[in-house]
Amino acid sequence: MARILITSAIPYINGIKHLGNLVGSQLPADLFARYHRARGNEVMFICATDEHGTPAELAAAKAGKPVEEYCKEMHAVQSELADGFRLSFDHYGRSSSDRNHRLTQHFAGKLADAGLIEEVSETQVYSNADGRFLPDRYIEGTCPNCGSEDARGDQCEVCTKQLDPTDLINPRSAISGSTDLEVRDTKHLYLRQSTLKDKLDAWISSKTDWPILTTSIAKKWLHDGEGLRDRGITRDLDWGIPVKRGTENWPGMEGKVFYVWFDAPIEYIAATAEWADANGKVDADWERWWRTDKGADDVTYVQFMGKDNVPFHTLSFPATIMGSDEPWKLVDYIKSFNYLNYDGGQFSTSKGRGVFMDQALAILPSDYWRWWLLSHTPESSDSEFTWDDFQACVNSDLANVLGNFVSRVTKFCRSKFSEEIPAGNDYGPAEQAVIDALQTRLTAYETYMADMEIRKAASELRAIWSLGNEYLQEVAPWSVFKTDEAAAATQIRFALNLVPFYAALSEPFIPDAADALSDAMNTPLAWPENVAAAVNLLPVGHAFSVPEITFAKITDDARDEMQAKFAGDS
Ligand code: B3M
Ligand code: ZN
Repeated sequence: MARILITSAIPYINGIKHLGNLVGSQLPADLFARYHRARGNEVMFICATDEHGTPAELAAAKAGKPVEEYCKEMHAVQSELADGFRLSFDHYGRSSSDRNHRLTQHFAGKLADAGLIEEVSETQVYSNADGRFLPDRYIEGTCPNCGSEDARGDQCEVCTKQLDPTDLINPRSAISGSTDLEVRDTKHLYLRQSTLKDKLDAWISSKTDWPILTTSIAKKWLHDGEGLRDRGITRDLDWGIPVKRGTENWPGMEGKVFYVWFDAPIEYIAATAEWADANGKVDADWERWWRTDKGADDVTYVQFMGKDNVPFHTLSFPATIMGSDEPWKLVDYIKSFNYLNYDGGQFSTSKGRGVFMDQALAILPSDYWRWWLLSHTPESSDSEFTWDDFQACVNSDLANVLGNFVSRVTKFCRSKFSEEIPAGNDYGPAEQAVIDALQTRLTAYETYMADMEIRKAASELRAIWSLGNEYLQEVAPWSVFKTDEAAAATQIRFALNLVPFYAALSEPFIPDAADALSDAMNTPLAWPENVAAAVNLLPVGHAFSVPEITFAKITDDARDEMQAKFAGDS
């Protein structure tokens, strides 16, 4: 039995995620976790909400709530949506947890001990009225380029020019509106990741099996332009993890917090500790996943994320781990994704363009979305959601192929025989041919699933479903029944045995339908040893029931209505 540690990029706390976010990390990670559990491997599947940084503070302010309260509420909302999509996290943590505070401060202390942290003096805008330093995007004013009065200290959204706060004309605090601002000296901590460049380079170069998308981004950051730069890991925000050196105060760092991208990946580890706390486990139970000196050397660790998150996971977070000089587990494989676009454009959170997780679940069950999204995962290039394609995919794959097959064989058996597996004869050449074809496809499917070739796995599964329909079409038990009941019974026994086989194989993609099918067939979900064994799983006389309609078709009217509804404000 293998041990697989799986983490999905942790979604920002501010607001509900759209389907593009979902398919870019959490959903494929869930597919992989479910597959490995089904194969009998020991899995630890971790996700969390990413609760720090300016976006969290700004969203809370907009909602008129203290940031702590806002984060708590939004965590509950995101957690419920994750359940709705059947994301099977072992733990859905929070980067604001006490565990993450302690662990982040611990790593900072170790990095400082190793001489990898530098204190850098800088000048920064201080607001007297607010009594705090202002991060760039908390300063607003008139754009020197286009004259817009609402430019931010980091960028003008109107003309997109990148700005420094001192470029702004008539600058004011975005918090209070005060213009009583001054430039003061302050200190920040920098992680000297440039000193780890060779080590990181060697490590990335050793990952010859990683997707090109992952390694090319890492190499670009290592070698392009100025190469790997040292990175500020502290910020002037109220909300976040206070800067400490281990458990000690850090002189000069009062009132500062760690940068969100410093603590967010550490939350992968901290969330596993949170899992232990929540389940009455001890430290050794989570450390065996993360500490190579405590059992994690036989763990395979896989991360899932969108391509924009790759630099932080190939360089910054490994720099934290390596630099700590402690035996923490480094990632073994990074599966990264391109973007999913929406109906001729991009998903847009600010414009409400596209389908968001809560809206999706209000329209259709999660299996429909899971199947479309996973079978269209943006692996080798960006992909696009269109309503036409969604409708065609659901109606053909789920309703016409899988749903129809199950419905035909169970209903036919009930009406001509009973709700028990009928006897008939031994299987003959027609069945053997299907067994052989299915075995080839099953082997391919298992390989694609293990290799995280998600689209290829989905096509293989679709082809496996189709083989059942083709078999029925070919042997036509409804005609055979008129002249040879025993032969028809054999065919139906064979086809009925494909239902639990399909249920088990489909479970990672469409878990609810898989449960419904295995319930109807009155047998637990179990990954087949091989096809020959699977088609003899249900013995003659085994009782089953006709499942409820598993998949309803999407009508043209419903499709048009949804397309209009989610087009966004502009
Ligand atoms: N929250 C960005 C994102 O959601 C960021 C990922 C953190 S992973 C440690 O895309
Ligand atoms: Zn401008």
